[in-house]
Amino acid sequence: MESIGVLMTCPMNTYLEQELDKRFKLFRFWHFPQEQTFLKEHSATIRAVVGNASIGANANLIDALPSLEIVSSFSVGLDKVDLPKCKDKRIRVTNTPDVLTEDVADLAIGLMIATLRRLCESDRYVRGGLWKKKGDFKLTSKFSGKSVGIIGLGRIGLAIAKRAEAFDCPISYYSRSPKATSKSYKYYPTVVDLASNCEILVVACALTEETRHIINREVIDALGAEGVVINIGRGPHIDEAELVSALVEGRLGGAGLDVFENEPGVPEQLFELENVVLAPHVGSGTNETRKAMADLVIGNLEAHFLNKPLLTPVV
Ligand code: 8YV
Repeated sequence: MESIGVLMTCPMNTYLEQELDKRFKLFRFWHFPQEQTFLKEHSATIRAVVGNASIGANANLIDALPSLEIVSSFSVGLDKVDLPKCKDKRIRVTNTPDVLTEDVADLAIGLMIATLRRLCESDRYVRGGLWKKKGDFKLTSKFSGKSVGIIGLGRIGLAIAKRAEAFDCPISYYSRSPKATSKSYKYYPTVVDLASNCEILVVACALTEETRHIINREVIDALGAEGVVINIGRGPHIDEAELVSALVEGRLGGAGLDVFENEPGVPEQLFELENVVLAPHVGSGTNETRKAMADLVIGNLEAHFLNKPLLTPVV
């Protein structure tokens, strides 16, 4: 397989790079600032693309690679891959489901507790010497027992629900249709209904044209001034300008955010707010999980080029 050209779109994981290097002819796209020159020279030899949540395979890249057979994404989310085009051109697509579910769900719960209990602010309080200077830290808001509304009850949504249940949180959810697996969870047919009936609203669905800005001003208003938004999905799930103004104006109680509309750009107004906890898109970012994701990416490529069934096919 050493002669098979594999194009990695951006740096994502050192172990994955090393393992791909051992097995294939790996091209690191970011090493070639003159993209067009690179493509002219090498496009015919590239049979696989490895992308991630930042840079996947858009229509332009797919069209520029006439020998492309498979896109093996180092992510569960495939919003950066042009799936209809891949289908049309019979290009296979794989992702990394399951192996990252626990980490992402853990982070969602972590963001809920950190936001309500002001963990980051209290850490700054101690480090800044304010405990000694000003005395006890202010009182915060309880997490256990708060009602949690989940947008998207797929693998990650369910894992968040299971964890939140252990904190005695009543669970409700929105998805396109009610799920048979979730009898004890209350279903709401609209996101506004869900937001009106929960205290913590979590985004855990895939990003599609239908779910872009699924959290808008109406949803934020329905959640209300005590409500908290948690986003471990994708930045564009939330109308970020509306979120920022609601937080600045006190129309929303808080937010725990792992993802943003223009990563790595984060609206600077959020930096001033103590009721907001910010993370740099690290939902799956543990050593264990990133290695498992890398192994899946490689496993899918090997299966494809050995004419075996793909491990986690999407297209
Ligand atoms: C990654 C992700 O952060 O799986 C996803 O959809 O967003 C992530 O796990 C990313 O692809 C790592 O490079």
